[in-house]
Order: sequence, then C-alpha cells, then structure tokens
Amino acid sequence: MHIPEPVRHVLGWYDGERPGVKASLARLLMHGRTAGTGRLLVLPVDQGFEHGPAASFAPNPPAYDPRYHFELAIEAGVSALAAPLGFLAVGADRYAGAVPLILKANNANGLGAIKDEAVTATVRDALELGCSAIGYTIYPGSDRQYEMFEEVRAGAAEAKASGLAVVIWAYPRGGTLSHEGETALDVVAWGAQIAAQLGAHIIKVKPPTARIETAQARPAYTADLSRLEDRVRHVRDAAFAGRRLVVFSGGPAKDLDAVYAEVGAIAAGGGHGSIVGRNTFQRPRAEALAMLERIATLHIAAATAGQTR
Ligand code: FBP
Repeated sequence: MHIPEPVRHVLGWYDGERPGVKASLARLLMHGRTAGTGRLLVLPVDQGFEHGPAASFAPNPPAYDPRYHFELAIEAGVSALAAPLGFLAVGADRYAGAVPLILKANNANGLGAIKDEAVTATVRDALELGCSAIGYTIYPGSDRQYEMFEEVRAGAAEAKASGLAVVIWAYPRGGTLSHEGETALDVVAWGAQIAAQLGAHIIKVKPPTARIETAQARPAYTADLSRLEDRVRHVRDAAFAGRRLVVFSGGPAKDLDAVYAEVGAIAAGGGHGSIVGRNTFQRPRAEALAMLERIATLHIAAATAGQTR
C-alpha cells in the first residue's frame, strides 16, 4: 500500500519508536474516510461503563447492542472504534479486520466520588482481539493521579513492546480542580503535555474554554484566545509542538450546528481529528452517519488546505 506524504510526515514524529508501533499507527491513519490525510476520526463507546447504560443508550435503543457500534463504525468509515473489553469482545470476531480497534483498558464510572479508574483489560486482551492500539484515561489533578500515571506508564510500555499504539484520554479532574477548571485552556494543555510525557502516541482532550485556571500560567496567556481554533492550536503545541496526534472529544449531545461549528474550529486550529461518541450514537443511525460524514469532510478539507502542520 502506498503511504501518502501526510501520513509519512506524521509517522516521522515517532522516529525511534518500534516499527510494529508505527505500523499500528499507520493502520489507523490509513483507514476510513480520513485515510491518508494525517487526521483521525474515532468512535468511542465506553459511555455505558462510564455514564451508565440508560444515560448512554436509551436515546437510541439499538445502541445497547455492541454490534450496532461496529456496524456504525464500519459504515461511517471511521479510523477506529474504541471501547472496553466486554464491548469489543462481542464484535471483534464477527467484524475482524473491518475496522481498526482501540481497547479502552481502564475505566471509571460516575457512581463513585473518587476520581480514579480500574485497569479492566490487558495488552494480551488487545492482541487477542486484533487491536491496533490500547487506550487509557488519566485524571491529572485527582487525588489518585500518580497511581494512574504509574499504571498507564506500565501498560504503555508493555503495549509498545507488543507493537500496539497508545492512546491517552487526558481528563483533568478531581482534587482541588473546579468543574470549570477541567476544561480551562491551561489545564487542558497541561493534561495533553502529561499524556505526551507518559508516552501517548495519540492524545484525546476536551475542547478547551478560554478560562485560565492556574495562577502560575496566567502571565503566559497574553494573546487573544477567544477563538476555539487558537486554543486548539495552543493545546497542539503543548503536546510536543504538534508532534503528537491530538484529537478532540464531542461531549454531551448538542445540536448539529454547534457540533459542526466546534469541529470546524478544531480542524482549522490544526487539531488532528475528532473522537465523537454520544453526539453520533444517540442519534438515529442515518443521522449519525450523515454527521460522521460531515465531520470527516471538515477534517479532510482542513488537511487538504495545509492546516495539518
Ligand atoms: P463523548 O463524545 O460521548 O463525550 O465521548 C468521548 C469520551 O471521551 C468517552 O470516551 C468518555 O466516556 C466520555 O467522553 C467521558 O465523558 P465525561 O468527561 O463526561 O466523563
């Protein structure tokens, strides 16, 4: 298969990494609608575990079935489907090879007060399911952050030794951090930096607001950061000057114009893609497919216009 220049360029950021890991990254970057552009579009479906089944799937009941998400991911042509072990195990055999998989190997739920995650799957599970990558969430700022960092570092090292790419969901929360502070620009950028330091190849963050949370960072933020695309560019810079793939999440379901405006700003700011769950699978299938197509188109257009780097 010919690997186009934008993908070779991205793979160059990971020089020194094992060939098997780079091949796994290439698999993600060469699959689906955004194939060859250096951008990613991921369908994450861990919300049943994290937010509960009814809150996640009742708006569109076919989505209770894990196979629904495999078929949505395949038909939409996303770069990868990301989900916990139980979910992936339902479809990995039947849909083997049809869409790259990311095993979400630690999980939390909203029932407890402590901001922590349990390790729920192993690197061996990921290999047996045929995954291209393994994913972990970190909660920078939480009272359990350092244990989480150690778990993720160990999991990432084992994954890389087995040729898997590593995705880190960087979600600052817990401890003394305010709710608004979780998505403050300096905090999101800090989370992205920590994920990069922990060895992530792909970093998943929430779109940052213009709020600056920490006193020590405030003097650094003198520019006008009222536009999301400029904030996205800053977060990308925080992840090793754009030398790590940074993708942005969708959040709770919102109206179509709001989704497209946000994705448009992410794409224009050089964000490397979108990872959008509830906004897609909580809508009827045809609407979800149309939405994913539009999101892909926005990223492809931005990449083609040379805004990737
Ligand atoms: P959504 O697009 O549905 O927000 O999914 C992206 C995601 O990262 C999921 O993987 C995860 O379950 C969810 O966001 C976490 O959301 P929250 O921060 O509200 O717990």
